[in-house]
Amino acid sequence: MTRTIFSGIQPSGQITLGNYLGALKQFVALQPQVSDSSTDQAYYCIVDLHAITVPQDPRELRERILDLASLYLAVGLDPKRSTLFVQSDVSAHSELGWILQCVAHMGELSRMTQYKEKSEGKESILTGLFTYPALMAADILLYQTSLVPVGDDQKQHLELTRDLADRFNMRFGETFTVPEVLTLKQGARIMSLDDPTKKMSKSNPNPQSRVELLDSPDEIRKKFSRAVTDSDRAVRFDPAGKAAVSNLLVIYSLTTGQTIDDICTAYDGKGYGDFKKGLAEAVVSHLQPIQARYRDIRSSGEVERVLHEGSLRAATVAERTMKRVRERVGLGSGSRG
Ligand code: ATP
Ligand code: LTN
Repeated sequence: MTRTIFSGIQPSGQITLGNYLGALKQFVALQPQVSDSSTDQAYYCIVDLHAITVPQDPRELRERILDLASLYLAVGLDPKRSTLFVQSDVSAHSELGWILQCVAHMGELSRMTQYKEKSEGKESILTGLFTYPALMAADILLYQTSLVPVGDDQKQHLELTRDLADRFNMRFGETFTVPEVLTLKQGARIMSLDDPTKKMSKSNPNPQSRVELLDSPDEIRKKFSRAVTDSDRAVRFDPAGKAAVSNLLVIYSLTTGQTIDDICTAYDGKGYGDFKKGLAEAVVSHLQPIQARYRDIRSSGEVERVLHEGSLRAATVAERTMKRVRERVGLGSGSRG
């Protein structure tokens, strides 16, 4: 069966170990094989229209888009196997986003926990932050996506996407594939280093709460050495009772490929100091080749070319869906052909 994979990351800050372990690493693993028989498609998007739901500095935003695209390539996304592009380069996203705002209800959007968290305590909230899930649904549905790899925090948005697709299909006739969500058993929710009850996030005001993919080895060592732990000294996996250490164990396991049991055995009786040092070295050596590739790619001018080609490919597919959508909804004069 042919699979179409779609996912996106916001250029809203520096990519964290959470984004990498929960999302990017999966993107790489899911890329279709380059073979004549494979008809699978993968689209990986830089969702800049989502990033402006909170204020952004225009010059920084443009830089971050190119930074993120370079990182996509540096972690192993291959433009021959996946379509890499920037959301706002394909205007169909905004168009379908609007139409789906006219399918979504205020009530269901108000229940989104990401909206509640991001708007909490804010004096002024942009309308786009509220309607954001309709744009996310548009991103996914434009490509007739069957599978969406994301971290845990996006599951609710995926449920809404499925509801909107079903509702549209019922009201206007079969138009969209209803997508499935794909989350990892382990790594779908990497927690903050300063507070294991909060997810690691690139827009957290405290930089000590996260490891960024481009942090220097010394920064990584410092951040892990300051990471909160639990009251006893045992390196044991117990997410309910020892949330902080369990989070570090998940990071250790995902960056080395060692099982959590093997890591616990290796640090048996050794305490947190040695464990955090070992973890920092594991992360440093995992990230070093990615950082080296990133530096080469970012300065090569290759990214702009990849993104241009990606946007042309994406726009062709998106336009096919849009034509059907306009027809079904009864939009336009019909003169576009
Ligand atoms: P922001 O803080 O700006 O909301 P973010 O760090 O939450 O950003 P996104 O761009 O919203 O990152 O997410 C990109 C992808 O990374 C999504 O699939 C998301 O689910 C995943 N992701 C984000 N944070 C984590 C985390 N801590 N653990 C696992 N996956 C994560
Ligand atoms: N909402 C997501 C980013 C995002 C996305 C998407 C993820 C926008 N559009 C489509 C998967 C598919 C987030 O905040 N992480």
